Amino acid sequence: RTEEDEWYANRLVNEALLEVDHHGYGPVHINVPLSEPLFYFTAEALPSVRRMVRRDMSDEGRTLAFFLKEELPKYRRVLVVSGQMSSDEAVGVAACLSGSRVAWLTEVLGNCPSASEAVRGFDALLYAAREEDLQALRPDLVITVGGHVVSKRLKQFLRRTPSLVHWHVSPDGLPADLFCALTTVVEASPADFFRLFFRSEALLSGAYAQLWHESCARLASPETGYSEIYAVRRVLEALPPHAVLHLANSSAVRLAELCRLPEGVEVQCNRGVNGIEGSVSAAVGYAAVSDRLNFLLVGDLSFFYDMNALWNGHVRSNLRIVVLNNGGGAIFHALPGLDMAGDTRRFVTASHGASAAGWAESQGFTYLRVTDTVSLLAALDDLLDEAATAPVLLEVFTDAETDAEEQRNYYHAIKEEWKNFLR
Ligand SMILES: Cc1ncc(C[n+]2csc(CCOP(=O)(O)OP(=O)(O)O)c2C)c(N)n1
Repeated sequence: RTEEDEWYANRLVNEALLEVDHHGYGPVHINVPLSEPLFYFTAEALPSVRRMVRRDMSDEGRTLAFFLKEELPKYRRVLVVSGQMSSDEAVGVAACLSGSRVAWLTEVLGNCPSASEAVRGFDALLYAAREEDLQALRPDLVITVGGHVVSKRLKQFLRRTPSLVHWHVSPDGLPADLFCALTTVVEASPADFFRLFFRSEALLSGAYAQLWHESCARLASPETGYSEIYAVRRVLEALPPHAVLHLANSSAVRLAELCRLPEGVEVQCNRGVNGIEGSVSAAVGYAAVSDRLNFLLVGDLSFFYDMNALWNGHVRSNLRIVVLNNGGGAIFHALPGLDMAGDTRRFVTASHGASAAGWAESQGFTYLRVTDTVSLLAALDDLLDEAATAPVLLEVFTDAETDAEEQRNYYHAIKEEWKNFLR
């Protein structure tokens, strides 16, 4: 029995109990697997376990307001994390949090309308900072709104924060125990919740929010040589502000997090169980009914998986696809301890020598081939051309080993920056 088993059992039981009276009453069923012998009851006492409760706005928010008034004075270091959400939802959240003393973290998928208000780039900070630096950043209460959070480092950081309390605010009232610390699910829109939150005279420490802002601001984005990370930054930082950016799983969405996107760019991504399938179809479909320029950033396997999506009558010239072709599923190079010698590379990364050129051209795309910094910079004009009469596919060829090395260099430089800051 591991700690993770216990967490999972606790989560399942909490989910079941929360469902008993969720919009009506009904029975729930919990399966408890037992192994033989079945009749020795040796535990002297049952352990204390974490219980999740749900609050809602059913009495015009009076119970929730009371709860906040009672609870919030217990916390000084309150961290709000807004996960994946649409631009419209993000505007609502930003209207609540702008100018407040709350530390507010978000990622590119959070579609934050004004990048300066929220803390961005925290994943790099969590990588670079030493354990003792992280102490001051640990919250005592974390509040999540919205959907998926990409940063694995944030999840680990919060999971390792002792005595953390987590509240999740969502209109559907369903729990999401992301940091293994969820105690309260608030069934409300973020706007309703924050309206009551800021009425409750919480004793927030403004210095805590400032520490997050200042620490992240110390870490500029270091330059790298030609590689996947280089190409992603050049393309994304040059996007027009009215663009829609579709991110495929999995390096595409992770590398995008390292970029400063122009304000106004709307970000779409099929997160959840993070499948590499369907990313081309989703972008093609979205662009077909969009009056904006739509860019898709996609890895080679994800592209070839779904290349059939280009074969339909609705592809328009507002679609721009950037295929990051490093000859296989390169994200696996980043897995520590995976030895890529021998057949492992072939079987794990599905290495190949295919190109999108023939297929893209046969479907009427303008095809651009990029193999170095010079050809990349030259191709950007065509990729970004608003007046283009055909859809564009830009294929960036890189070498997976170099990509992995440049990413290591990038993170090494970030760590050095942090050390210099401490000196
Ligand atoms: C449908 C599906 N199959 C398999 C996986 C496992 N998987 C995760 S990342 C990945 C490789 C993706 O390769 P690519 O699209 O070239 O992107 P890269 O990682 O190289 O950036 C695979 C196969 C998945 N996430 N979804």
